[in-house]
Order: sequence, then C-alpha cells, then structure tokens
Amino acid sequence: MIKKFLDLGMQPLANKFLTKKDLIKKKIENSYYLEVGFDTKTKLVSILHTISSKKMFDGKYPYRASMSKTMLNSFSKLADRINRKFNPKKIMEIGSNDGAFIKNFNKKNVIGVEPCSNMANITKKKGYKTYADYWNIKLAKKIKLNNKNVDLIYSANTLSHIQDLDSVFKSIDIVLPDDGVLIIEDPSLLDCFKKISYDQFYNEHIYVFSLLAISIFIKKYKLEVFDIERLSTHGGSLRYYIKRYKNKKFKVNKNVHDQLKAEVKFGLNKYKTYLKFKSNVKNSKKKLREIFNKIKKNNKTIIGYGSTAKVCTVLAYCKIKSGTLDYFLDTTPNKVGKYMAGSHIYVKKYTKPLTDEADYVFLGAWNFKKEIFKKEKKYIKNGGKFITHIPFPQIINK
Ligand code: JHZ
Repeated sequence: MIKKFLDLGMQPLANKFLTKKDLIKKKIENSYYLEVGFDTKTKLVSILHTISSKKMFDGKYPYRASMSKTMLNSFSKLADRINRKFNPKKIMEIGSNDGAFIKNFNKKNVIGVEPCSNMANITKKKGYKTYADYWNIKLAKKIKLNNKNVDLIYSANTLSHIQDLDSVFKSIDIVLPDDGVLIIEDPSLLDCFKKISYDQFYNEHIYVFSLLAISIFIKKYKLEVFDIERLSTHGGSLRYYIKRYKNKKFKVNKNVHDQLKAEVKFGLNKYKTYLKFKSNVKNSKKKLREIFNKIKKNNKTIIGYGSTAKVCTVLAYCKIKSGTLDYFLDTTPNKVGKYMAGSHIYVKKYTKPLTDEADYVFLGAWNFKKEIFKKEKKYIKNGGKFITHIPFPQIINK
C-alpha cells in the first residue's frame, strides 16, 4: 500500500529552461503536482504523479555530467575498478548522457544508450556506438542481437528516472549473461533523509532508492546485490553491484548486510520515519524563507550557484520569488543565457571565480560544495558568504 508522506506543491519541469523569446511570448509553462509516497510493502519511495519520459528527456536536455570534476573523477575511478575486478569484454551504459563514463573505455569495448538525442550525438561524434533510444524490451532485444558479448551493464542516475521498473529489469534480463554483472548507482534514500534533501524529489526523479527496496524488487528477477559502495556524489549515493542468483563467482559482501541494518535502524522500513521527514522538510522551508527574507530586508543581494534540477524544487516549494535572487551562475552551455523553469531566474555564464558579485551566494549545487569551495577559496577567504539549505538552512563560509 502506497502511503503519501510529502507534498511539495506545484512544480515546473526542472530541466525545461526558457529562452527570452519564450518569456516575451508568455509561453505557457506546465506545472505538475509533486507528492511523494512510501510503499509499505515494497519499501519503494516514489513520486505519485508521473510525467511521460518523452516530455522530459528529449533533444534539448541540458544536463551534462561532464560539467563537474567530481563526477568525472568518480567515473574514472569506477572504470579502473571495473577493469581490475571484472575485466569485462563489453560494457553497456544505460543513460550515457554526454559520455562522462564511457569515455574511460576503448570505443570497441563499450556502448551507450541515451534517449536525449543531443547528448547521444556528443558520444556518437566521438566514435562511441550509442543507441539514441529509451531503455526498453525492444531496444534490449536489438542490442542483444548486435552485441552478443556485453557482460557488464552500468547505469548511473538513470534507473530512478524510469517509471516502469519491471520493464527496466526485464530488459536487463535480456542482455545480461548468466555470469554478467549489473552496476547501478542512484541517490540514496538514507542520505536524503539524513540530509533533509527533499530536493532529491522532482519530476525526473520518480524513485529515490534504498538498498532495502532494491533488494526486494530485484528478487523476482532472481538477482541479488553482492556488493555496495557508498558514494558522496549527488548528495550521497549508493552503488549496487548485482548478479544473478546462479552466478556463484561472487559472494555477498558484509557491507550489504551492514547497509541493510543501517537502513532498518534508521527506520526506512517504517512509515513513521517518513512522517518525521515531512516535519523536517516543513521546518527547513520555514527557516530558509526566514534567512532569505532577513537578507532582502537588509537590502543585500543574493545570487545562486548551480542552476540544478534540485534547486527548482526548493524555489517552488519555499515560494522564493524570482526577484529574491539576481541570477544563477552555471557552467552548462545549454543552460547559460536562459531562464530557470518556474522561477524564471536568469542563468548567467560562470566565467571566473567569485569576487564581489553579491553579498550572499545560494548554493544550488550543494552536492558539489567541496568542489565549489575549492574553486572559490579566495572569495571565502575575503569573507564571502554562502547560503545552503543542507542539512538545514544556514549561512556558511566553510
Ligand atoms: P547537479 C541532474 O540533476 C538531473 P541536478 C538528473 N535528473 C539527475 O539525476 C542528476 O543530474 C544526476 C553546475 N555547476 O549535477 C552544473 C557549476 O555551475 O547537481 C550543473 O548545472 N559549477 C539527470 O541538475 C549544476 O551545477 C560547478 O563548479 O540537480 C549541478 O547539477 C559545479 C560543480 C556545477 O544535478
């Protein structure tokens, strides 16, 4: 039974940036109700009203994983580990985006699957075989036919974006050989709850997974998690190493049991934990609004850093008016010069480390705090102040 626990109000499609022309023409922007529920039986946490993938993941998709050194490092480290541990013949990545992961491999040994044609074109141009399509049974059959030797499937920050998880795993079942390995990684529900990062919920993120839920779900496909890695990326992610039951090559690592224990100890299996999260989120909203209101009352300026999908949830849920922030800085070419969905805050190109652009900088990309603070150490040394809402709204300079 799915029990609702969070109501984040009406939300725009986070990655639908608007042009100046759109604003002049008063283009109608659709908004969608964002509510989140917990399935007491399957332990899956999902948003309750979903939007078709075609509306969200198209040829204008702006997000590029390569824009962050943190992500590039994480993918290159994983590529080394994969080669050392599994020595695969051929790797398939579901959701290859702009190639941040596959570029670590020889073109002959890796293929990508990416429905956003603009992203798929980037990897195609670099010579990587890329299927510009949604991950489904039809595509899986085609891939199996043409790439008999795929023995490792990887997918980062993608499976949480696909509503029909049965179709996802049926398709994986077609391609994965008996001794193959499946590695998936997505934001972790435990981290999300501990950090009160309610902004992990937006229309693209249909699920925020826990090991608890993944383990239950994959049982029907006779799959099991045999190893995990806790990652700091995207605000705290889990990387799941999965194999078929019949594959006896790998033993289930103790860290899998430890993570399950930690999730149960925190209460991810109980609805009351979800109600506590709801109350934490409400308090977070109140406090963030107070901080912004106080700063604006004192006639100080605020800009944003990182026009993330996540920050759209925050701005809409906390009802932060567009005039509160002068603009957002971002490095992503497809976002720069456009306006953010919902709030219509302008996205300005990041060209150099901060000096005295504003009195306060709101950390939209809070998940890259370490990388950003390293880049902006001079600004911080000179007294520059950041605002963050993670794990609770506050002004920080370290
Ligand atoms: P970032 C996207 O979410 C969407 P977002 C998607 N649904 C998902 O699951 C995750 O990614 C994986 C900018 N930036 O990664 C770049 C700077 O400008 O937190 C990005 O626009 N300077 C697929 O959008 C944004 O911040 C910097 O120094 O929430 C980061 O977006 C750095 C480090 C980033 O994902």
